[in-house]
Amino acid sequence: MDRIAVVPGSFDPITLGHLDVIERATRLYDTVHVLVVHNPRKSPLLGVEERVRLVERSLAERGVDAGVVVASWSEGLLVDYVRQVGAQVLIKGIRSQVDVVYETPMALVNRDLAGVETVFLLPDPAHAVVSSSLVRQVSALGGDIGPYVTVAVRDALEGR
Ligand code: COD
Repeated sequence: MDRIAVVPGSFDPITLGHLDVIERATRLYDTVHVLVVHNPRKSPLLGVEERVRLVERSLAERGVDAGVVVASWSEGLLVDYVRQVGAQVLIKGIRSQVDVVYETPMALVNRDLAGVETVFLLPDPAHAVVSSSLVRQVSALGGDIGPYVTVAVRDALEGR
């Protein structure tokens, strides 16, 4: 049986922290779906199509696109997508205790709803402080986001 995982996120935009978690996931699973999810509680900077494009370009830039599928999801439960593609697990990155507190209830509900387990991966500490919101803030204030994102993302945000 193929081991299939889904790595969901807002990816607004994708950062080196996200990419570190995705790369670790590709070493553990045969196929990894990177799913750009519309989160109704957030007002995104980038549209879903732009986020998907930047995920694809960033994966190619880092050479981690083998066995990776990029898709988007804006209708229904996350676990509906997981079941639709025959995946066994969701993967979330944990930067700190704050992420554990935020992710644990969702993981338990997803297990109740559909029997889908969540696997938590720890990033390289070098990337653990990076977040999409930090990148958006530094970019909006004219700072250099180069240390936190791929060239594709830096160019896209600088061009706005
Ligand atoms: N290092 C490691 N991990 C990181 C880093 C980093 N530097 N930055 C972010 N991450 C992790 C986050 O902890 C998260 O696990 C993931 O990457 C995505 O992060 P974001 O910020 O892009 O996305 P979020 O936090 O807005 O999550 C969006 C989701 C849609 C994935 C989330 O809201 C979710 O799981 N929703 C569930 C929807 C649902 O079905 N609800 C009903 C049942 S719970």
